[in-house]
Amino acid sequence: MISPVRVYVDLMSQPARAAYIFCKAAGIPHQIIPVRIVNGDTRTEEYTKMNAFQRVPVLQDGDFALTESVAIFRYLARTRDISDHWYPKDIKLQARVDEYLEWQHVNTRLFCAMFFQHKWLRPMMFKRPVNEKSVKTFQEGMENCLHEIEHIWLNDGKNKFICGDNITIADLLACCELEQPGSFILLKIVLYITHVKYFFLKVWPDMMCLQNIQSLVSTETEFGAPLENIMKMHIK
Ligand SMILES: N[C@@H](CCC(=O)N[C@@H](CS)C(=O)NCC(=O)O)C(=O)O
Repeated sequence: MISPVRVYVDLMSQPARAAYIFCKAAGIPHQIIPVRIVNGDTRTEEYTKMNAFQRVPVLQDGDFALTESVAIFRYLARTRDISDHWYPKDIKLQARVDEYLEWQHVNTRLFCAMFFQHKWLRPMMFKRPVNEKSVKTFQEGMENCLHEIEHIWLNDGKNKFICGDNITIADLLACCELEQPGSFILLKIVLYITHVKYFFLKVWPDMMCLQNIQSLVSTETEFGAPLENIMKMHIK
């Protein structure tokens, strides 16, 4: 029997959340090791031996440690017995998933994360005023990216999921990245962002399967507060 993999995650991290949800949703035997970036858990000598970049997530399979969420997804899909739809073996279907996995690094990942960081996380952590110029740049990039997800990847609603009719690891990564700035809207704190609002009001509810998967995170208590609660604690 294959032993459970160990997955080091901080639920504040989008790729770590995606790795965590994937293990749960795909039924991969796993053990979650909670890590708190803010407490310096990723900077210890022991952690740095697993991940020289000192980031989450990390996968530990026996004595093999692997970093980078996309590499982790592919490794698990190739070594574990999971439903084919997550990362299809069919070369063309798999290439379609890879197409999004390549695209997202400098689109969904970059702009949603940077918008969230510049609008909220960095000013809160470093007690500095918001740099409105950076926020504007990342917000524009994020809105453009959401527009492309809506019109190109989801083909104006004709595709049920990012890569077609079935849920794949592309959807997990996309949802976790989009959830980060989206949580502003859930909290009704900030802004009116047309495309994020569109996504959450129109597209997201259609992705019922994804919503069920999301609830794995929001009902989870083993890590303490999920993202929204963590944010609420920090917002005056
Ligand atoms: N490309 C990496 C990104 C990992 C990453 O940026 N993780 C962040 C959290 S979202 C992190 O661990 N940051 C720790 C730090 O900056 O000290 C992946 O997909 O796994």
